[in-house]
Amino acid sequence: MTARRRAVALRSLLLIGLVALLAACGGTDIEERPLDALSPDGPIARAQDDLWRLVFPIAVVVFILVQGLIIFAVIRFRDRGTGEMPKQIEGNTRLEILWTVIPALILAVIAVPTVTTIFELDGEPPVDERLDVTVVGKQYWWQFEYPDEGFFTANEITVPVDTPVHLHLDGTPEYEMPDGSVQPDPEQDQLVLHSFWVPRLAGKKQYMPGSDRFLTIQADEPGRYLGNCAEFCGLSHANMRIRVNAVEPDEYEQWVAEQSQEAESFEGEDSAAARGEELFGVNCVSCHNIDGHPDNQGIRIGPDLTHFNSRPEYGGAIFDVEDDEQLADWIRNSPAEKPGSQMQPFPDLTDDEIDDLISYLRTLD
Ligand code: HEC
Ligand SMILES: [Cu+2]
Repeated sequence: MTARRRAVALRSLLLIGLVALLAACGGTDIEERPLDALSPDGPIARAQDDLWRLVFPIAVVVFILVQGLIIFAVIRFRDRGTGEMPKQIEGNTRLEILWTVIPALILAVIAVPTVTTIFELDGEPPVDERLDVTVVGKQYWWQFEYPDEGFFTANEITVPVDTPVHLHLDGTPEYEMPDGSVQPDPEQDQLVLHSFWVPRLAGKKQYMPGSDRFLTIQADEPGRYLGNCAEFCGLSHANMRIRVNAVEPDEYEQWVAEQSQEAESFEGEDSAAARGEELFGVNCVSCHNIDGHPDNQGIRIGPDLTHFNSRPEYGGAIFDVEDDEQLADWIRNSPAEKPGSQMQPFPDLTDDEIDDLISYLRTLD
């Protein structure tokens, strides 16, 4: 390496370090907790992890014992070229009893805590102590509804710490229209299998079209718990992420109050946001709900955007919400940004119109 090359390499290294440092500083104050099935951060995940901690060492001992005996037998009793038949032990009653009873005992020991935990986790937390959230797995994003509070979010839920969150994985979704009538979700017959997985809070649970399934998650401490769809569901299976923001109860109440508010309307004003709002009424209300938009139709084929700008990520939580350029690309041609996206491209919108739409989306806090 020449001195110059070395200087360049050193400079790049310093730059990488600086960028990493800045990235670490730039994050929100809520701690991000990446996917990790071995670090339970709540009572449900811990109950499941305790089982694993019991079963895994037993499995390791059995594995080493069995493999050890096989290696021992292969070496000790190998064919030494004498042509002699080794001693046969077929039908040895003592051995047969031994290798039936030992595994049966091991399984019995494992079965007791396993079955107890299964029943424990199957129980529903009491209605007045839990938070209910209805989950619908779409292609390829998660719709979350807070039925008691009456609002929707996408890919991301905020929950209070130390509170059981009772998730209803709803395979026959329907929702209330602005006129009060209840309609089946227009996408009901296109639903496919998914699996809800936020490993630090609970094990996986299948989302099954046509049936109801339930899963409780609970977090001990504030944090942003990451998750993902864990059942191959199509083109953007890997772009179907989940975020669970666990916050202190007062912060949760404040969040609920904010999410319950309608979006501001700019009707009649002469501004970019007003033009964006109008464009939204022409192009987007056929799929997106925005409470407070003058032309809102209450349709939720795509994510509810009433508080779009309050979520740090969008599109299955893979894109940074603050990136204007990325958002423009998304509106122009979302399937080109996220394979299999069910949002139609808008090749006829001009750059100015897209800027106006983004100005409007930015007001949706
Ligand atoms: C045919 C229905 C449809 C129309 C029309 C439509 N969208 Fe979408 N939109 C979707 C779907 C479905 C998604 C979710 C895509 C995904 O994440 O895979 C989406 C996602 C989005 C998102 C990301 C939301 C999030 O939180 O992930 C934004 C922003 C958005 N659309 C804006 C618009 C705008 C602006 C228009 C009008 C120019 C529009 N959409 C028109 C169906 C539609
Ligand atoms: Cu999926």
